[in-house]
Amino acid sequence: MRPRFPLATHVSPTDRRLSALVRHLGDSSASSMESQNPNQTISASSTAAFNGDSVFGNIVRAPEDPILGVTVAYNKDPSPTKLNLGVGAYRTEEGKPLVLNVVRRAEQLIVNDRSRVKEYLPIIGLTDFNKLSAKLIFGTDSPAIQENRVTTVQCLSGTGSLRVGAEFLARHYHQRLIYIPQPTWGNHPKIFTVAGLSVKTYRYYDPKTRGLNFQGLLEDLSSAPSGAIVLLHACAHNPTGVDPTIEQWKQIRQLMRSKGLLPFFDSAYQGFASGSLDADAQPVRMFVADGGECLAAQSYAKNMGLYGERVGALSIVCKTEDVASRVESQLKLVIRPMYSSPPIHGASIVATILKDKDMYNEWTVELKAMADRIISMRQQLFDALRARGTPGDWSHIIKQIGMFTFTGLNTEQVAFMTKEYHIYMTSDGRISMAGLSSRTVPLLADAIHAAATRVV
Ligand code: PGU
Repeated sequence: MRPRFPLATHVSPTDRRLSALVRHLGDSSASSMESQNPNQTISASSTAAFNGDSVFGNIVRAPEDPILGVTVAYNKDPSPTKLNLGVGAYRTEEGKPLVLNVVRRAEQLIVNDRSRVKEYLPIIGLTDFNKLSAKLIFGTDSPAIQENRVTTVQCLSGTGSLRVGAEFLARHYHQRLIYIPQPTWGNHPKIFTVAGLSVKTYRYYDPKTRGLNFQGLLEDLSSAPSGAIVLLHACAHNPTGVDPTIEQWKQIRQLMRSKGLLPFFDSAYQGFASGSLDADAQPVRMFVADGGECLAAQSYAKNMGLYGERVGALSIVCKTEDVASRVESQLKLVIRPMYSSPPIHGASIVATILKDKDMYNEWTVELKAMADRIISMRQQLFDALRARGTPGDWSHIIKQIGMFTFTGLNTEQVAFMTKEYHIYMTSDGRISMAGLSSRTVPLLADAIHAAATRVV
């Protein structure tokens, strides 16, 4: 419903006329409040409120989020066979969310340790967590860490790390233009735009080959203005599941360094692509090894299953220790008015695991098991489609890596699968392989087969 009067923040002639009208109509509450505080501005909206209408009456309903909204729709569906392949969240073979055993162990230790208190953390978070997170992504023997030229701040998962990094760049970096891949995670353009950066895209995915458009990527980065920021998915690109090879990464690095483009890595899936934490961090480490600067946003949502704990880190690799410490001082000024300081629990879990050799090893085994189950789902889905003789080449299902398969199904086919088979996925045809199980593969294969043969 639209308000009867436009919103106003100062007293305009129209406002005066309206408040006079209210008084004339005998709305005593309005006129008495006005007389109690002579400095209070009388706006048309407050007039509307006094009349019983909402001051928010003109607010337009926003659409659901393209990814998280899929779960909202799924939750409303009463079908007993419904399947949610929308959000990138790991499920067991039984279709249940998974809390890693090592996480339960760490939590138990934390709970039993009576010396632990709930004081505020510093603005940049837990010191141990920050140090260990930097080592996890840059490597234990990283020269940049040894030379103290990395600043790491604990943030609210991957999203918060990207947001803080973006805000820092918008305030302090000379070039406010960021290039993001086309396509990319749907929240990227929103995070960067709201922080005050201008967003452009670079070509990334070729729908014809269902692989990397490497030529297009190089061309677009070549024509980017010097100093522009470039968002790179560290591994397991979302939504395409297509990553550059190490050889291609080398060329990307060379080009970016020669043009002075600033790399901003989004590392939301370290360990999920190959099952190895070190192998998945290789592209990031390659950029750090050349002595140049970069940013990296880390998330522990997927690789430690800490989704709702909102634990992540932003690292900025600088040329010198002095620059890094000045950068850190400014990061504090970004964080303080946003949320003051980060939460303690998730970061304590991560630090407990990363600090202890035995727990770290247990984590890598559990992580590898998650990655392997996803890989096995790819094979099972591919085999099931082949067994059904589904038209088309589905080999990209086994070629792509990480949590998602970018199926190539179009919006109509996705809508058909949701309507007829109660299978929920994002409208771009992305499915979360982590949401599948041996039990649900046949249902998905039937649905894809029907969509590919009946909806063209
Ligand atoms: N970066 C990428 C590339 C992601 O895919 C995600 C999560 C994030 C950052 C942020 O994750 P945090 O939970 O903030 O650490 N993408 C998932 C999860 C759902 C969502 O959209 O937030 C997805 O399904 O795409």
